[in-house]
Amino acid sequence: MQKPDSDAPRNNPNKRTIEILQQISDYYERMADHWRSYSYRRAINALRRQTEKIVTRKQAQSIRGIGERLADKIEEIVLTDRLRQLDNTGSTPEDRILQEFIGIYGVGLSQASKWLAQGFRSLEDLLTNAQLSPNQRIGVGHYDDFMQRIPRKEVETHGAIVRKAIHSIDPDMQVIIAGSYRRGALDSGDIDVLITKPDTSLDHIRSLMNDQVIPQLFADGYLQVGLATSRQHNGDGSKWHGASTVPGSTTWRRIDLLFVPGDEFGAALIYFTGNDIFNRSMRLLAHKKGLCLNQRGLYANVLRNAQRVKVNPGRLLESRDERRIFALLGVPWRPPEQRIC
Ligand code: DCP
Ligand code: MG
Ligand code: MN
Repeated sequence: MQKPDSDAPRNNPNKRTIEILQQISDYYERMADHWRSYSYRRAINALRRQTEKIVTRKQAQSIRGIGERLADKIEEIVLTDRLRQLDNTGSTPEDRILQEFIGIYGVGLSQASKWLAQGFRSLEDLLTNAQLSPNQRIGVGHYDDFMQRIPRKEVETHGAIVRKAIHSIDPDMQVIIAGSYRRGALDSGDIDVLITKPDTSLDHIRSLMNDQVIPQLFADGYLQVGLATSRQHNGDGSKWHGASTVPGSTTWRRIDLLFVPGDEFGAALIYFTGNDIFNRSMRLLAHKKGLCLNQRGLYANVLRNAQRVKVNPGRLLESRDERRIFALLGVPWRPPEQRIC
């Protein structure tokens, strides 16, 4: 994911503070503490909008998006040009092992901490001595591959290979590279491909992919492995995760295929273009307007019970057209390149 400060004005009076907050946010991201990382990024965004240098706790606290604890940290950064907290992070051997384990595909903080507590100390150690799930074994075995960023040109090659295989079966299918690539990133963490066709059901697209395209791409030597997804994350089987290599390369790349029924194209495209923080803020905005946005569409009149659990899906307002979803939400159109929060 591109860093939120990549487009920060060079002459922002809070540039130094932003840099240090970014380091802390990155640290929490490496530690898989996405929520903390997110709250730092929110503070960074708030600071970027300030035209004056924020010096005191009180000034900081008066800004929306900056709470009491962050305001304290900002004051400390300005006074000392650093944050004490940073000096103690990531420096112990345990921290470094934890970070290495968190870097394994599909492994979060809880699994990584468990391995550390069980005494595992390296990837080699895990491979030979730990009980790994099939996904984990692939993640460890291809650790170095999956760590590498994928150059934009290579992402395009992957897209072309998938598109060609799909079009040889049905030339009317639409194949779109989404994710960070669609946002214009120069390199990506994985390849995200959205596959759809107008007036076509999910069932139809899914069986075409699972029965014909995916087996063919394995036979061609392009796909290397499929990675199991939890039901929780892929209840309707609309996603396929795996790894692939382009001809002439031995580096495995992570690839995600998203199968989308024709009439959900717009909502799915917003979701799969991201970034994740942008999606979260769009969904929050919808929520504030009494609407509900998800990867299937924008809905009104969604009923929730006291536990805030949906009791009816609501009335569909729009799902086909990306631009109309923005318009109905009252958000000025933002091209993918600008969907970085
Ligand atoms: N997504 C989301 N929430 C998540 C994960 C993903 O909304 N928790 C959406 C937005 C992402 C898109 O799915 O942009 C693709 O997810 P990736 O994890 O592949 O992220 P990106 O493609 O944005 O970045 P990268 O270059 O790291 O793959
Ligand atoms: Mg991606
Ligand atoms: Mn992805």
